[in-house]
Amino acid sequence: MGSNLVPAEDTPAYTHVTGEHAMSKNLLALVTVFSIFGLVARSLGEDVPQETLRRAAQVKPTPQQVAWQELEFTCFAHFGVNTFTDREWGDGSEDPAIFNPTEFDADRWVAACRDAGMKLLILTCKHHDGFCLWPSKYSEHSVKSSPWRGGKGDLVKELADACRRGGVKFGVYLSPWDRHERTYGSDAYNEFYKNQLRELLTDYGEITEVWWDGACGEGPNGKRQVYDWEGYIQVVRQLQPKAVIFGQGPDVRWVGNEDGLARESEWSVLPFKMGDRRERDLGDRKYLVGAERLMWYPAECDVSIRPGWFYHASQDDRVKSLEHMLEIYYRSVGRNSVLLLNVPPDRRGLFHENDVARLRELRAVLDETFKTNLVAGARVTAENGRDGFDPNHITDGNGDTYWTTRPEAVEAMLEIDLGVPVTFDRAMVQEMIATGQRVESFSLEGFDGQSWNEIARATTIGYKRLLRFPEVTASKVRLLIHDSRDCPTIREFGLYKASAREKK
Ligand code: FUL
Repeated sequence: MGSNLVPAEDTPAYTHVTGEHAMSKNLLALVTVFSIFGLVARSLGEDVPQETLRRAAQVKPTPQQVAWQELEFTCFAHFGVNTFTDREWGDGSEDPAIFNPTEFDADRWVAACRDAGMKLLILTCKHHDGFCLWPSKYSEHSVKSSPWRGGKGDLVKELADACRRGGVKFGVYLSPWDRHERTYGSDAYNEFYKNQLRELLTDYGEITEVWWDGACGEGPNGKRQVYDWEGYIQVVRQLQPKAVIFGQGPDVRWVGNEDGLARESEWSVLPFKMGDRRERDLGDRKYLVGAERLMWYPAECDVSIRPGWFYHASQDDRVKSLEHMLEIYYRSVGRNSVLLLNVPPDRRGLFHENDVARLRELRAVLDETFKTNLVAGARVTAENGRDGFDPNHITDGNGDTYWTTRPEAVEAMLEIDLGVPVTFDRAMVQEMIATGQRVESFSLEGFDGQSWNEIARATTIGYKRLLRFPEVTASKVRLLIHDSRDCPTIREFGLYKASAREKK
C-alpha cells in the first residue's frame, strides 16, 4: 500500500547567476562551436556514442499512447466484495450475497470524476477474489448471485454507459490472479481469462485502458498460474485496437511505486522489456548502451486517495491532504507521467463525501494556479532554430505546433519577452512527444532588468514538466536546453502564479 508521508520537495532552489551568463549572439555562436567539441568529449567521456542517443530519440509513441498521455489525470475505482467485508484482498470464499450497494449511482461517480478533471475511469471489474461486477457467462461468482438489482444487475454496463453520457473514458481492471476460479493454475484458466476479457472488450463499447495487475498468488487449490500474456495481448489488440494495456503489457508501464510519484528523470524510452520495472534511473544513458531493442514505455502513477485501495469506514478521516495531493500531482503529471488516482466507492455505492470534497478542492486550486498562462501569446525568439518552425509556437496554446532546432543540434535557447515585469512561481514545459523524448537537461532564467538569474534547473521534460520555485519577477525569461539526445522539439511553455492555497 502507498505511504501517506508527504515527500520532501526536491525542486532546485532559486540561485543567482551573474550577468556574465547573459549570452550575446556572438558568444552563443562560440559556445555552439565549443559544444560540438563538448559533444565529442561527452560521448567519449561517458562512453555513450551520440548515435546511441539519437537512436533512442527516434523511438516514438503509438497514436493511442499519445492520446492516453494527453489524459493526464485519471480515476481508479476499487469496488467489490472487499467493500463489504472491509478487506483489501478477498480470498474468493465470500458469499456473493454480501454485495448489495444501496444507492449505487454511476452518474454520480462520473460527475465527480469529470468535475475533478479526471478524463478516464478504470473499474476493478474483477479483483483477486474473483467476484465479477458483470454477469459473466463463465462464472457464478458475480452480481448474478447477489441481491443487488435482484440479481439482474450489470455494474460494468451501468458505469460504461454513464461514462459515455458524461464524456469520461472507460477502462477495465481484470485481475489475472483469481482466488475463486477452480481452473486457476492450469491451461484451462488462460482460456477462462481470455473469455472474460472477450466479454469485457466486446459488450461495453470503447475501452481506453486495460489494466493488468502484476500480483500473482495461489489459487483455491494452492497452485500458481503461468499467465499467457501473449495470448491475452492478442485478445485486446483484436477487440479493442485503440486501447492501451497497462502493467504486464506493452503500452503503459507501472511507475514502480504505489505512492503516485514519478522519478526526477522519467524517460518514456527504455530498453525493450515488458512488465514491472523499479530501477531508480530507468531509461538513463547507461541502459541504452548495448540495448538491442528499445520501446516507448511511458509511466503511469497509481495511488489511492486513502491508505487502502478499497473503502474502509475507519479511513474516512485519512483522506490525503490537499498538500499531499498537490505534491502527487506535481510529481506525476508534472513529471512526464499519467496520474491514476483511486477513489474507492463506499457500501452505498457512492464516492464518500470526504473524498469528493478533497477532489473539488484539488481541482479548484489547480484551476486557479493554471488558469492564466502569463506568457500566452508573448513574443519568442530563438537561437539555433530551424526554418519553418516559428518560436512563437511554444506560446500559442496550440498543441499541434512546435518549435525545433536545426538538425542535429542538441542545445538551444528560447527567449520570451514579457514586455513588463511579471511575477510567477510555476513553469510548464512540454516536448512534442509524437516526435520522441529528447531533452536530458534544461534550465530557466529570468532577466530582472540588470542580469540573468537562474530560476530552476531540471533534467527530462517529456510530455509535460512542471517546475515549482519561489516567486520571481522578470521582464524576460529564457528556456535553455543544455543537452538533448537529438534536436529538441518544444511544444508549449507556460509561466504561472500559484494559487494562494498552495503551500509556497
Ligand atoms: C495491487 C493489488 O494487489 C491491489 O489490491 C490493488 O488492486 C493495486 C492497484 O494493485 O497489485
